Amino acid sequence: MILHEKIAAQLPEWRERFKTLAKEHADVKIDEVTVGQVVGGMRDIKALLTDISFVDPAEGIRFRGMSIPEVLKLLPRARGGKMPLVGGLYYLLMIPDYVYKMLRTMPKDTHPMILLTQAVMSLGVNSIFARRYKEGMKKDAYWEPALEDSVDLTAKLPVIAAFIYRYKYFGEKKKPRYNPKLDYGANFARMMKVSDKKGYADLARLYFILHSDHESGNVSAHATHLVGSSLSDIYFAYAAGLSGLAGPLHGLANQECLAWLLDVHGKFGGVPSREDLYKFAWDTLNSGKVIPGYGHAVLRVPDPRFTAQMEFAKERFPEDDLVRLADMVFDVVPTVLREQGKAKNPAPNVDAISGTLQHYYGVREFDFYTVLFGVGRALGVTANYVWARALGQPIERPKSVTMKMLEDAVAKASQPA
Ligand code: CMX
Repeated sequence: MILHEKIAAQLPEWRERFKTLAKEHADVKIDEVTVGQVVGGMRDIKALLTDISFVDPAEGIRFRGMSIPEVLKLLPRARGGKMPLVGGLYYLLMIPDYVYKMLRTMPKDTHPMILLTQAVMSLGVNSIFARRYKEGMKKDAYWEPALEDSVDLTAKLPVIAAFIYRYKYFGEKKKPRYNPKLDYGANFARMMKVSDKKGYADLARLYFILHSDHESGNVSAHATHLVGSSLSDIYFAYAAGLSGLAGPLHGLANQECLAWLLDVHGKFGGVPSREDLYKFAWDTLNSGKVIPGYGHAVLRVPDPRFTAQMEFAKERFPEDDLVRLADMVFDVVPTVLREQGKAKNPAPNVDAISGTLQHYYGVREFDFYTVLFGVGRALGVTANYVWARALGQPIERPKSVTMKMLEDAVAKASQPA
């Protein structure tokens, strides 16, 4: 397998660098931790290692050093498509029947994220990593079955997601059929039964690439990494990541953002005037709510993932009402947030537009959007999982402090020198 050989070829050098850092430079400080960071969700503490992606506050995500425009330009393309292939999937294993049976026995109103997480957990029965670990495997070899499991899982996800979509919202019990001649995005569009006349396959490619990774500190990536660090297999680890993604402050935000746009659209019977939108945005803030799709914990500029999706929409369906509205929101809301003066970043994030694109193609079952995010996120978290095993990263175990310890530290710091 090409992927396997490529990693094997690079591994000695990466392991050497990791070992040198761990053994020879362990005392070098890269960050100071403040009381604010300890009580404030560990924000900005540099304590995770990943070479797969890095979020520059002033520029946005870079995948292996490449910005979003570079990734979209340089990756190979599907024939007839403008967006790059999601790639990395060299074979597809059969999904065992019991997975579909299990999903079909769930109550009809089960949230699609519960269905997805359950399907992933049930696939873990066949984990090669877990079997090989039980048989006795050297630490150096962990990454190989980790990679096999990861490719297997990633290949199955669009099939499972499409099944959940067609089953939950349209009552179709048949298993979707994957066409090995088509790429990941085209297969997904086909299995979802969304017409590709206007380029849904290309949107799927763009969407999965943009949602794949955002360095390691976000909830889904970190949860996957943390659970994987205990040498749980990728099915357990990614299911933990999905559980984090299901939260409203993380993967659910895209549906809230679309709901806000539809609210505006409904209230004004179409795209409002700039003045009406300005007032509506202030009304949202004055009622104590946030404006979804704006702000970010790390970024301090418009998210390049937002920009890439906005360009996609403007190129293909600039006249769509919601696209025009999202564009006007981009013009008005940063001003409103700046005037309010609270948000550190008044610019749009990835969620400000992603739901609008799905809505255009007719995928309007909002609670399914996090499943789409989950399929894309698998590409990043599984890659991180494989590299963490390949580098022999240890079990994660941060130290906690008591409130009294923090108060003592504050008292000591405020004493005159
Ligand atoms: N609307 C209104 N107020 C906002 C805001 C927004 N879009 N973004 C930030 N603020 C407020 C915060 O609520 C906070 O207020 P308090 O001081 O009253 O608590 C203040 O500005 C400072 O927040 P911050 O440091 O700028 O932002 P955080 O790092 O704490 O939070 C985020 C980041 C994304 C949760 C926040 O900007 C937000 O709630 N945005 C709207 C929801 C959203 O779009 N979420 C999707 C995130 C996408 C992703 O994670 O990739």
